[in-house]
Amino acid sequence: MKNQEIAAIFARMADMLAILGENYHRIMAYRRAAENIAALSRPLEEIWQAGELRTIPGIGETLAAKIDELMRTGRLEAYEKLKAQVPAGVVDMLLIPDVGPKKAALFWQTLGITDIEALEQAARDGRLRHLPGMGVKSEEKVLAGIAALKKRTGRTPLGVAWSLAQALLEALRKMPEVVQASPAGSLRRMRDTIGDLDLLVASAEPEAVMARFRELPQVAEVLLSGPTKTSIRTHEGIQADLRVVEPARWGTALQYFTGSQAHNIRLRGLALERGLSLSEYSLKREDGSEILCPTEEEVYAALGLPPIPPELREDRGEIEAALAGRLPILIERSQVRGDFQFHTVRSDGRNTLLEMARAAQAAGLEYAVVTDHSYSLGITRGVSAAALRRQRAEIEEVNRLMGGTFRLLAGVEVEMRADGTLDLPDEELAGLELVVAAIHSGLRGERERLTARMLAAIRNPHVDIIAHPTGRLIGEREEADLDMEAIFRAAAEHGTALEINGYTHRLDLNDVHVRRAVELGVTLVISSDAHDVNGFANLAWGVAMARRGWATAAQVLNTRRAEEVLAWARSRTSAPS
Ligand code: DGT
Ligand code: CA
Ligand code: CA
Ligand code: ZN
Repeated sequence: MKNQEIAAIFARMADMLAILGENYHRIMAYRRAAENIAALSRPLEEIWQAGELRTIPGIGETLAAKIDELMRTGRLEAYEKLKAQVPAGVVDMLLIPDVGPKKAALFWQTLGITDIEALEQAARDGRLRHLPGMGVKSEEKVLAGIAALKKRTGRTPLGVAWSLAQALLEALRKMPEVVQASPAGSLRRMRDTIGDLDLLVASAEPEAVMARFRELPQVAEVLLSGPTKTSIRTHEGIQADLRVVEPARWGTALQYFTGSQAHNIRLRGLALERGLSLSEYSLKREDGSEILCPTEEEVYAALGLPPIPPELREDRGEIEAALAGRLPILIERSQVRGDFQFHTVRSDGRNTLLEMARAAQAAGLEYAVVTDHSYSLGITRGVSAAALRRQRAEIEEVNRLMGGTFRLLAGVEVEMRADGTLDLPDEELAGLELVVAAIHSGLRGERERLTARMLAAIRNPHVDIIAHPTGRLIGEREEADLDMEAIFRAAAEHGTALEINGYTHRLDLNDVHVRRAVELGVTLVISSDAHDVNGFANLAWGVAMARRGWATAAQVLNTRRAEEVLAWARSRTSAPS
């Protein structure tokens, strides 16, 4: 079992114990264990196999035994008992702002409310205000909280959804009845946010697959289950739809359930023009006979099209491009040689330079730019000019230790101040190999001033890259109000690169912005924005945004070697601006 799965189970148990009004120390023990396991940089399974569970902070004899039980059996008796006691919907109530375990227990035990929908109804009916400790005001708060929750939990960032889906797919692939399994829907198209997970399986024994799927440890609740489709909710509150199809119909099914709906509608139109009707089951000729497509390529070929990468399937011109033989050759993760933003313990990262260098190399990279935050950034510990100079020596030392097989480049993530200046002097910036500039505060400011602040940095010859240009945080903060067209044009004119930040909650630039930047000839970089050794996985989400924005390898700096990147940066600094 994966670290995150076990952490989720312990966190859930803590919630259930709190609802049952159990001993505070017991609740905290589970909560601390969940946090410490989630923060581990090694697979818990490895630690378990080595018999070293007790070395994890917060894991004593009792919890070690529980982890052992989960690892051996995939189940935990204590968890099953709690699940039988506390309805899943009652635990979900804790997601509502202002509803804690005491209130959730109150609603459940006095009014028999076992899910959020029933709670919303009860609040609307004015039935909560009469409960002990409640009133009209707190009843309104519950309604407002539910509304906020519905808005907030609507969509999940790609990186979060992807890990959950991979765990489910791995479990499915292990089932003897499963021939193949694939993500579908927005997940396979790698949209920046995912509504629900769609999973597709080819099997001749759908009912057996469904039965095993319902029993997976990730499943918190089965929403519906039939012979071809099962929907479940995971402990993280994310819905997953599993569909099982005959292997002979895999191609049409995968095509259909990958979508998007708009892309599918266009394809059906193309099929009709060719006297065919396209469905999830097959292509049908006018005489009713079926053409079965075991692969997706066969579906596209039957319509006279080359295969279209899932990331492009949004009806944004990909069908026209395919018909004209002009689909772009999209950048691939395997072409990424370097990373352009990561943090260490010197600012808000969790690992040292050496640890990060080794992790970057393990992620297949040849180089990575060190970009700890500059000093003035209020929200985190930053590096001063003096500390930056000291870090330079450290970088050289790590490069020596890496023996020439991997290279750290000296950079910084420098803050653009409100007045348009940067918070490190030009002499300091000139001494670095690469300079990344970013805005972290005042993002709600007025459009004109904020845009001017960005343009000033883009024009500064010392600035090579603008990080996470729109400042959005998925589910938390909308994009800043910026004149993106002016920013793209200025970046293209001055040769300043714009970042596609792959950090799970950023994905900034997003696909639509990347597409416009590509059209205008802006140079792009993909960054992991890693804050620990696991963070380099974020590059995949950045690559996804690049692909969805039709970017080719030539437009993305990461595909170049370290020396080429340095030459690019030097040519920019010396060019007149
Ligand atoms: P999401 O879940 O909101 O992130 O977006 P999708 O694209 O995953 O949408 P979802 O889960 O409702 O459906 C998965 C795929 O199934 C969708 O991309 C295309 C296909 N599909 C679902 N409903 C329809 C429909 O009514 N018409 C057509 N043509 N395709 C559909
Ligand atoms: Ca979906
Ligand atoms: Ca779905
Ligand atoms: Zn940043």
